[in-house]
Formats: sequence, C-alpha cells, structure tokens
Amino acid sequence: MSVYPSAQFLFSAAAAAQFPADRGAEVAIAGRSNAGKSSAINAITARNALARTSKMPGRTRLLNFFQLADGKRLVDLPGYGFAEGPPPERDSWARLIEALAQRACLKGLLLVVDARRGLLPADLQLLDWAEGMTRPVHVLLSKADQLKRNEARVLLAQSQATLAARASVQLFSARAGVGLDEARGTIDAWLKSA
Ligand SMILES: Nc1nc2c(ncn2[C@@H]2O[C@H](COP(=O)(O)OP(=O)(O)O)[C@@H](O)[C@H]2O)c(=O)[nH]1
Ligand SMILES: [Mg+2]
Repeated sequence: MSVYPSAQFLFSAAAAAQFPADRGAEVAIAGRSNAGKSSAINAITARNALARTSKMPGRTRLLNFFQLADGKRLVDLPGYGFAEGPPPERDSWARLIEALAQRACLKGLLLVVDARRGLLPADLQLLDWAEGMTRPVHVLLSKADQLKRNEARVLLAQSQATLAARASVQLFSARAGVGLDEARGTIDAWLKSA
C-alpha cells in the first residue's frame, strides 16, 4: 500500500490536444456527477484538498490530471454527460474520453458509484464502453458510511453479481476511511504495470 505524499494537481484539459505526453501510466476515475470522485481522490492520496469537492453536481467539463509520482497520473473525468447533458456537451465528453482511451499509458478505470443509488444504467453504459477499450475496471461503491452494515453487504453482493467478470468491486467511504487500502492496492498494481 502506498500513499503518494508528493501528489500534485497538474492541470485541467478541455481538449485532447492539452493532454500530457502519452508516457508513463495513468488511471482514470469516472462516475456520475456527485458520485464522490473528487472525495475519493483526496482520500486515496491522503490529501484533503487535492481535488476540489463540491456540493454542486455537474459543474466541470474538464479532465483534471494529477501526478501521483513521476510518470504516474490519475485523471479525474467529468461526471457523465452522455446520458444527461445536451447533445453538444455529450459529444465533447465522448470525444475527450475516446481520446483518453487511445492512450497507451491508460492502465485502468476506477468507476465511482454512489452506494445509496447502486449501479445505474449510465454506469453500465460506461462499463460497456470500457470493455471496448480492454482496460480493467474497478468499482468503488462510495459513501458506504451512509448504509447500514447489512445494506452494504447486500449491495456489494448484488453489485458483484451484476458485474460478474466485467469489473471488480468494493465498498468505499472517503468520509469514514473505508476501503482505502483496497483501492490503493488496485491503483498501485495498475500503475506498476507500466
Ligand atoms: N457521506 C459521505 N458523503 C460523501 C463521501 N464522499 C463524498 N461525499 C459527498 O458527496 C458530494 C459529492 O462529492 P464529490 O467528491 O464532489 O463528487 P464528484 O462530483 O464525483 O467529484 C459532496 O457533498 C461530498 O461531501 C463519503 O464517503 N461519505
Ligand atoms: Mg469532482
């Protein structure tokens, strides 16, 4: 398990031309707006304010690149737009994501899902897309502190059954510090495979 004490925000990209060079290793983090992506980044890196968190969902249309260590990056994707946004936004989201998927340095995808909602059609749509790009997917059932112990257990089992071999899945809470080591272990393994 490694924490990344020197993790830093690199920059935001609104277009593929602004992406960093396709070298090293990257892990992308996706999820519906408000799912808890930024909070997950902060918790996983043990940096309280690395990624901004917001009570206002769906404000960003940018990819935020973070450097964890030399040549190792996390990419915070904008909350889903393709299912909900107007067509122009949906298209620009899809273009950015397609461009990201073309990168050899992309090693895996973390999918953050609000445990109070569980896997929704938009999440499964993203999973379909990820399968097309043949990268491993790991699902964080976030805000697990909001569920009773038994509810959490049932959700995890249901999610495992739904995802089957398509993705691994775990309970996660940025607030309560649940599942940090498991999430870090997955990220570390992907970043090491560079
Ligand atoms: N109870 C609880 N709330 C959380 C947790 N993680 C995030 N949130 C809240 O969910 C909202 C959205 O979080 P944020 O990280 O900004 O989501 P993002 O839009 O996916 O980046 C914020 O109000 C957070 O405080 C968690 O582990 N537990
Ligand atoms: Mg965010």
